[in-house]
Amino acid sequence: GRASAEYNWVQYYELDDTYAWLQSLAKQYPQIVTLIEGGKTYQGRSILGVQISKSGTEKPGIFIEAGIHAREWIAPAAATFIINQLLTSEVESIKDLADNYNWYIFPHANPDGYVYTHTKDRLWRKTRTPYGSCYGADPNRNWGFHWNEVGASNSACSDTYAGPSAFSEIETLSLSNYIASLKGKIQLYVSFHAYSQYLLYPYGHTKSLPDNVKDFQQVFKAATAAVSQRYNTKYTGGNVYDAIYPAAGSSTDWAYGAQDVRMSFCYELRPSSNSYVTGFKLPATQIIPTSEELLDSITAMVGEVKKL
Ligand code: ING
Ligand code: ZN
Repeated sequence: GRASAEYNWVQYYELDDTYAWLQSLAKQYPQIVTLIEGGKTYQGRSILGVQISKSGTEKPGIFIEAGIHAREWIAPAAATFIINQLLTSEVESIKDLADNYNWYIFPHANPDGYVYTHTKDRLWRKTRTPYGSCYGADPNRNWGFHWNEVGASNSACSDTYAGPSAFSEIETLSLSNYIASLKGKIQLYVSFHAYSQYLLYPYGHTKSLPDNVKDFQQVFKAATAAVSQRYNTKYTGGNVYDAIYPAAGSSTDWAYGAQDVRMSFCYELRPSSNSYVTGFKLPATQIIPTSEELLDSITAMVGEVKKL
């Protein structure tokens, strides 16, 4: 692995490099950074994350899950960018985020899949659990809330295979157990995906809107306004079912519907769907601007949630 001083946001990293960097942060900031393990993968890897707690652990928690889809490389890169900003930024609004919240950040929710995108198939999406002659369930169709009701496949060869049962994947099972163990501590759950430049909120399994949809709309408005401030990047979106497509069994829905988090969002990061850039292969030169505008948006999101 690379030394932490060399770690940057002008290239995409392999899993081991990012894990070594997370470990170096825990050594460098022992009072602030704690390594957390969201469980194991089918192939025995660790789902490694960091808890960033600058002022005790009583502050409200914000949970960031990235990389659940292996090929969406910008998602883990943006998550590590945010980790670094929370630890090093001199910008007042970012220092406030670090000072006033507990952060739980998992850059790689699907490590086996991510490794596979580096070694065998750049466009792999799912886990790597063997199912007959095919591999993997879609870890964003595998969570135990209205599991497999709509927008998922029963075919193990499909990219949206729901899995044989809810939480059949050790990745979603163990990460969900970790999240459940934080009961009462998480106020906001945010999942990073790519691509299309959408901001999404529940639900994916039904057209029905969450009880506090007014709150979601208010926060959505602030967060999508903020994302365009720096580089004029446009995000659209809304509730998953209407804004993109029906999709049951996502982490976004489970966190909101089955846990006690107040709000749950999913960012579909750059590029836009009609970009000249090939969807999942966002050039590394765009990691920094994508992440900067994302952090602008999350800052606004957190500020708006605070007003509710
Ligand atoms: N899109 C997401 C997917 O899992 C999504 C969209 C987000 C569905 C949140 C449900 C909930 O299909 C990508 N690109 O993965
Ligand atoms: Zn995705």
